[in-house]
Amino acid sequence: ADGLETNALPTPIANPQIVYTKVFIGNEWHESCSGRKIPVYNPTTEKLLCEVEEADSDDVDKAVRSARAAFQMGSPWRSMDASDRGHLLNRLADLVERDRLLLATLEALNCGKVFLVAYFVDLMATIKTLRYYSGWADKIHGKTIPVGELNSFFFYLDQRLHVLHFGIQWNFPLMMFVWKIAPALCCGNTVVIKPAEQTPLSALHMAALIKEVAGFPPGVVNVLPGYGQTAGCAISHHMDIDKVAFTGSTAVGKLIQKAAGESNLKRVTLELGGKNPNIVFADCDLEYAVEQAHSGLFFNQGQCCLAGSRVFVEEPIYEEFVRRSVEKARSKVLGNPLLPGVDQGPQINQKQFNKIMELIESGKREGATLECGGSPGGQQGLFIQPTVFSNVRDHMRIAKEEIFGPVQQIMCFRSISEVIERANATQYGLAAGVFTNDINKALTVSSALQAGMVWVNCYNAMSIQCPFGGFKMSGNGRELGEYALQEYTEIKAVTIRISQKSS
Ligand code: TXE
Repeated sequence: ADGLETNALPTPIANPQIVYTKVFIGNEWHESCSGRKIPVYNPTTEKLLCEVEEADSDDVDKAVRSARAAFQMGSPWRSMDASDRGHLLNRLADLVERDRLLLATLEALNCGKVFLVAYFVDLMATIKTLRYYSGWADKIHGKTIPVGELNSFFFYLDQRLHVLHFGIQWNFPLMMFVWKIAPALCCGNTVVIKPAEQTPLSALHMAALIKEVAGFPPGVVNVLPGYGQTAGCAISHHMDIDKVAFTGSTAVGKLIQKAAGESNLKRVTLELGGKNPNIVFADCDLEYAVEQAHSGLFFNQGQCCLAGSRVFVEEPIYEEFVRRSVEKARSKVLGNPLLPGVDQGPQINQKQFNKIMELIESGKREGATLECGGSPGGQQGLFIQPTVFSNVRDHMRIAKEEIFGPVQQIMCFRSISEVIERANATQYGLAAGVFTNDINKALTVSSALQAGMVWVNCYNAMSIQCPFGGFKMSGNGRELGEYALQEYTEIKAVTIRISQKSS
C-alpha cells in the first residue's frame, strides 16, 4: 500500500478531504470558546484550504484542566503499566504507517513541502521516533547511591505534569509533533500542544489517530490550534503548566523564557534558530562536498534551523566549489510540490518570502557577488529562485542573520585557526559540518566548534538516537535519543534511614 513493495514511487492522495478542524481536548472535538477561526492556506496556490477553530486563553485553561485531571494519582494514565504506555505509542506508529500517504499529502499541501520528501523524510522520522520511544517507556528507572551516615539514598526519576509542547514550527509540523509527544508520553506526562497557526492540519490528524488508538485516556494529549500572541502567550504565562518545550524563533524563545520567570518558573527547553557553518577543506572529496553543502542548505526550501548557510571553503578549491554549487542550484526545478520531478516548493507565507527577498537585496547592496537566482521564482506566488552568493564577508547581514530560505552564502578561508574563529563568531550554535580527509583536521575542528551537532563528511545526518539541540542562542535542552528523557522527567531524591548499616 505504501508503494515500496512494487518499487513504484508513492503518489499523493488527490483532493484529500480535510476532516479535522476543531480543538482537541479530553479526546473530544470542541468548537473554540470564542467562536473564532483561523484560515489555513496552501502556500503553493495561496488559496484557502480550510478554517480551523482558533483556541485562545479560555481553551488553554480547559485543556490544562483536562491534562491535569488525566494526571491525578489513581487516574488510568497514572495507573497504566509503563510497558502499556510504550505499546500505545507503537500502535500510534502503526496508524501513522497506515495513513502515511494522507499525512505526507497534508504536509505537502499545507507546508509546500515536496511530497516525496514529506513521505520519505518526515513520515519516516515520525514513525521511527514513535517506535524508538515506545521502547524506552519501561526502561526509565533510577539509581541507588550509598551515602555515609545514612544508609541508602534512592534517587528516582519522577514524572512531570503537563509537559507542554507548543510553538511547533511550520517547517516540519508533523515531525516536531512527535519529537515532542513521543518522549513526553513515554515518560508518563500529559500534554497540551499548540501547532503553528500556519500548519495545524497534520497535528489535528494525529489527534484523531490518538483517539483511534483507543487506550490513551482522555486529557493525556490535547491539541490546540491557535496564534502565538494569544494561545501561545497564555500557555507560557500559565500557572498550572510545568514545562514548555518550544521550537521557533530566538525572539519568541526569549519571550517564553521571560514569561516562565514572570509566572511559575516553569521549565523551558528551546530549539531556536541557527546560522550554521559548513567548513570545506581543500583535501575533501570535492563533488561530494558540493552536493552535501547544496542539500544541506536547499533542503525544505531552505526553511531549516539546521541549514548550512555559511559555507566556508578553503582557498585552493574556492572558485571550483562556487562554480559547481551554482551549476547545482541552477538545475533545481521549482513548482507544485505535489507534482513529480519538482525539487523546490514555495516558501511558507508572504512574511517569510518578504524577509528572504529583503535579505537577498541586502546581500547585493553590501557587495556580495550574486552568482545565480536572487529573484522571485515565477510571475506570482511564494517561490524564490535558488540563490548563491559568493565573496560573502562575515559582517554582511546574509552572513549573520538566519535567512530561512533558498540562499547559499559561500565564503573563502585560508587557515584552520582562522576558520574556527570565524565559524564560532555568531550568536547561534546549533549545527556545523566539516569536510576533510584528514582526521586531525576533522577532530580539531569538531572539538573547537561551538555547536550542538557537528557532522564530519556529511550534513543533516540526523538520527532519532542522537541528541539534538543547540549551544548559545540556538536554545537549551536536547531532543531525541536518551537525552530527551531527562527533559521530560524530574529527579526526586528519597533518603531512607535503615537500622542496620550495610555499605
Ligand atoms: O517564528 P515564530 P516565525 C525562525 C526563522 C524564521 C523566523 C520567524 O528565521 O524566519 O523564525 O518565523 C509561536 N508566545 N524560525 O515568525 O514567531 C507561533 O504561534 C508564544 C526558526 O514563524 O517564532 C508559532 O507556533 N508563542 C524555527 C511559533 O511560535 C508564540 C522555526 C513560531 O513562530 C509567540 C520557525 C508568543 N508571543 C521559525 N509568538 C526553527 N527553530 O526551526 C509566536 N509564537
